[in-house]
Amino acid sequence: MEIYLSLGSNMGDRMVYLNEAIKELAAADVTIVEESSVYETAPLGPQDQGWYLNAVLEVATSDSPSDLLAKILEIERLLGRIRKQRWGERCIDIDILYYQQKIIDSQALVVPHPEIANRKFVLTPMVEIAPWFTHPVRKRTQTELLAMCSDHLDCRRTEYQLL
Ligand code: A4P
Ligand code: MG
Repeated sequence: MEIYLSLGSNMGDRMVYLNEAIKELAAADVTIVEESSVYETAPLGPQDQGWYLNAVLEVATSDSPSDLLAKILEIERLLGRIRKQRWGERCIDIDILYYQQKIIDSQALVVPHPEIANRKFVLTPMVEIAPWFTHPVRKRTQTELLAMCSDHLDCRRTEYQLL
């Protein structure tokens, strides 16, 4: 269906957060069509934070982009509540990378996600599951975007398995 989400976690039991996010998406009728490998990635931005686990998903849903975002924010809130009691802040980030060829630029939602082309931790797993998928604004495939990407932070494939 060509709707792609990214998952990221860098605190607590990172695999548990990625898998809980997947469970909650499925429970919210967002069907997981395909999963990338899980990558362990050096933090982009402030360096006083741990390495991330990152992955991308293709999902199928009848939700509009804004309905899908509402579900994602609710899942982040739900997992965040668990997180706050146990490990502190921000253990899961779920972003809408692409929603087919739609281009959305509202206050609440920007699709394609504006940072995709600058992030190897997004492009590397995207190339795994959808190398041919064309960025609707840049008109380049994921493979082309990765080849052009100037991010040289570490992005290592792991043997961790998503649910
Ligand atoms: N929003 C707008 N567009 C979108 C979209 N396409 N998908 C809005 C999801 N949300 C979108 O989100 C704040 C608001 O963004 C949402 O309410 C929604 O209305 P947030 O997740 O709280 O914050 P943010 O703006 O995404 O800031 P954040 O999370 O600090 O930025 P990033 O860009 O997500 O970066 N390094 C590695 N190696 N791996 C990572 O995954 N992630 C980050 C976070 C930094 N460094 C990283 C990684
Ligand atoms: Mg986010």
